[in-house]
Amino acid sequence: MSLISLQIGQCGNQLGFSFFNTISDISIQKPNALNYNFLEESQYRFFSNSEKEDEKYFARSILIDTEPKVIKEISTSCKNIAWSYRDDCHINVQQLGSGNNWAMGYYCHGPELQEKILNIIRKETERCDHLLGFLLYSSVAGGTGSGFGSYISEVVRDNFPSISSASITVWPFQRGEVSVQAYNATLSLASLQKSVDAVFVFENDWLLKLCQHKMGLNKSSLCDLNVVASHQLANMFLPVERSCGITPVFNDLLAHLVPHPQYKLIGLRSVPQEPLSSLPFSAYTWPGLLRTLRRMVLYNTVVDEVYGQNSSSVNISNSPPISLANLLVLRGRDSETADPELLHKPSLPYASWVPNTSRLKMWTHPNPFLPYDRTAVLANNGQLSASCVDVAVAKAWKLFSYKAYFHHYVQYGLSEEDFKLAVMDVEQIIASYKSLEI
Ligand SMILES: Nc1nc2c(ncn2[C@@H]2O[C@H](COP(=O)(O)OP(=O)(O)OP(=O)(O)O)[C@@H](O)[C@H]2O)c(=O)[nH]1
Ligand SMILES: [Mg+2]
Repeated sequence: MSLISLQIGQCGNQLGFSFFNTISDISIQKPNALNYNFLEESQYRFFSNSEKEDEKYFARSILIDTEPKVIKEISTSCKNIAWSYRDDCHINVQQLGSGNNWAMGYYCHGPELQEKILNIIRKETERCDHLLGFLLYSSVAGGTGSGFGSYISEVVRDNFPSISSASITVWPFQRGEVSVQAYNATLSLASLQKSVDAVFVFENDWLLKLCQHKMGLNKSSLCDLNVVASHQLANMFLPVERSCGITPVFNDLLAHLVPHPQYKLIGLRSVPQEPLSSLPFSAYTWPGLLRTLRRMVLYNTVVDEVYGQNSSSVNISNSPPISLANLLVLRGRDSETADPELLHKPSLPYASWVPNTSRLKMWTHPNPFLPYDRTAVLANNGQLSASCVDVAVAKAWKLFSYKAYFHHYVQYGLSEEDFKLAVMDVEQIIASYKSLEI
């Protein structure tokens, strides 16, 4: 039961590399698994073995970029580690990238490379006995991850309609370095909403805050941000134990988190958040961790600054965001004994049309995550993740009202009509989230 990753553009490649390093740490490098099945299952989900006897593991992943630098650096880094990417899983176009232009990635590189990509994906699917789904990593601010990534997500949906897919989407810093990032983000989201089953949104601003808080790093690099995001992702996507007679897999995760196709935006939150150096002095309990997560949802934050307070003493000034679905994944000692209802006490607001039984699921595994004794990660589909999208589409519309930079997009084939349709689609997503009622 395997997942195939597609790493697209600079950010997608760097984040994907960090993700596979995390999985390798857990399943290949320093296995501290309590049970052998967990190790084997984790490896098999994300890596395939070499057909030769050289013992190297190969990531089930395809590297895609329209400039050579990043993939070259990643290939070099792989020389000294226990795993690598297959030589036939690279699409490394020797050009200058897509110039932060969604339209260039979508209309030029997309059609030009479609057949090549499809062949590589098909070959990789043949290496899986049972393909669970696709994970597409990219940022939505540049041109390759956003435009080419959108195109690839549509190609994957058209050619593998029965296989689930999720996008791991890095949302740019609000004060971003790319002046047209609002255009690119809006166009990307309009496409992803139609072509993938869920969009896991990682806001760079939040990742930075987490780095500073969690790792005590005043100056964080993009690499640090990627480590935080990949820990959350690995925690979510690694195998869990059987619950209610089934072993939940990727499809079950998406089916629970996305109860209606109009609502696909998922945000992750995780605890504990501490520098590794503090761990020997920390003693976390499941009730403490769950109450902290609950407060993070209510306060609309990803940082556990409120750890240790009694939940009933929390004073929520603004009305808390409304959720559609929450999925808790707990790893570590006694995780199966944790009471998920602590996330609901006192009540967490849910959209009225979601039945009680479909609101919260808890999956567990006794194997600890990295050096942490107990970890909890919460995937939330709700109003939390929609706010960054709201800001981006408003900015995009403002830019468009001045026709600022828009000729760069027209040049590659984007019409005003298509852009307006994309804006309408994204505004509809936001309106749907805003209109949720408890
Ligand atoms: N979290 C994170 N963000 C990144 C990383 N690399 C770039 N970004 C962000 O991604 C956005 C730029 O997108 P890139 O991925 O560099 O662009 P691209 O997809 O390669 O597209 P082009 O270079 O325009 O062809 C900016 O918002 C950066 O802050 C990374 O490794 N991690
Ligand atoms: Mg690039």
